[in-house]
Amino acid sequence: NKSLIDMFSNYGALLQDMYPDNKQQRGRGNAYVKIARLLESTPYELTPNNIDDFIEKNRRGGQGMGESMCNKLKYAVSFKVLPEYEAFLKDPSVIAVKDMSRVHGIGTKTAYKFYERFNLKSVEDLRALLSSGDPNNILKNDMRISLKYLEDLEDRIPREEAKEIGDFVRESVENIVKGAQVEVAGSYRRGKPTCGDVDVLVCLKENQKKDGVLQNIVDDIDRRGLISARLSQGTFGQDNFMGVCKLPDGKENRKHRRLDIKIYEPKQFATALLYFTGSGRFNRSMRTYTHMMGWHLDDKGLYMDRNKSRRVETVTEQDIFAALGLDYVRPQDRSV
Ligand code: DCP
Ligand code: MG
Ligand code: MN
Repeated sequence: NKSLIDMFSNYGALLQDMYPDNKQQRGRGNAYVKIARLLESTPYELTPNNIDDFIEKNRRGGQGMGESMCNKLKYAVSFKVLPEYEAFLKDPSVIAVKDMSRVHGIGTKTAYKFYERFNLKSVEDLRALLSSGDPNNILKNDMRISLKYLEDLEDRIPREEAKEIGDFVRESVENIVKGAQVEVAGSYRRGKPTCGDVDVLVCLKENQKKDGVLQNIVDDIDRRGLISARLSQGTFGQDNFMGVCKLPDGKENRKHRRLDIKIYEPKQFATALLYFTGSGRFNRSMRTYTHMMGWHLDDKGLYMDRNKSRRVETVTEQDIFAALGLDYVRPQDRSV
């Protein structure tokens, strides 16, 4: 039900994010997202023939399946469109939001704020603002960087180049923490022909200290000419680098690429690798499943309880699937 899921979740998220302070709109957004989640956990394809049964079955649960939502779902199953969403996408505010949120660091919420408060309508407007010196400091550092490299960053990375970037990082890691393991995770590891960014995972060896190591790795690849810009540190703080890079080998047509590097201790590596291999949706279903068992799974470990006190030691991804009683799923089969 992928196209249905995409329509409902994209529309829902857009409503939620554009109007975070408007209770009614946010509530509408929630309703669409709820339907999307329900569709995600539906293991068969919805068709005009089975949609009535589906609605009947799920309405008993109550929430989110009001009459008008049911009609929209039925319509979407029959005609493969959500007309309200299509119309919404043509609204000037939504067009502005869509364009400006191409910039890393400008999410839907921020873009809508820019539109409402500063009458900014496009990437072009943002660039004009930047070249006028942005006197009110509207644009944060990451936004400026992303604006500067936007066209490059929107281009997909051929997997061969993602591998080269990974190898480049591996060389520095080898200089700084000998024997540490380096894996390119994300869409690359799932075998995709092109990637949105390069997700590099570094796993230290037993007894190697993590303090300052990532900093040293980044400084080294920077010294060797890979780094174009450093974005502010993400949610993983000291253990996560986010930046822009370009291979300095002078080959023609090299472009600026998004690079993420994360560092983990040996006992966390299996769960970290699983997490950063994704896909996001695959992770979500793994997490839902573990939660149903009363367990907890995140990038740092697997636990037999939700307060993370009974840790399950895992060395490989296979160990995680086995501990959960699941068949192993190969990375290339995780792009669901
Ligand atoms: N991830 C997640 N939830 C998020 C963000 C990330 O589970 N909100 C995990 C799953 C992703 C992985 O981290 O697969 C890497 O994140 P990316 O955003 O780099 O996504 P991908 O590498 O899968 O795709 P892309 O080719 O767009 O980079
Ligand atoms: Mg990625
Ligand atoms: Mn990434």
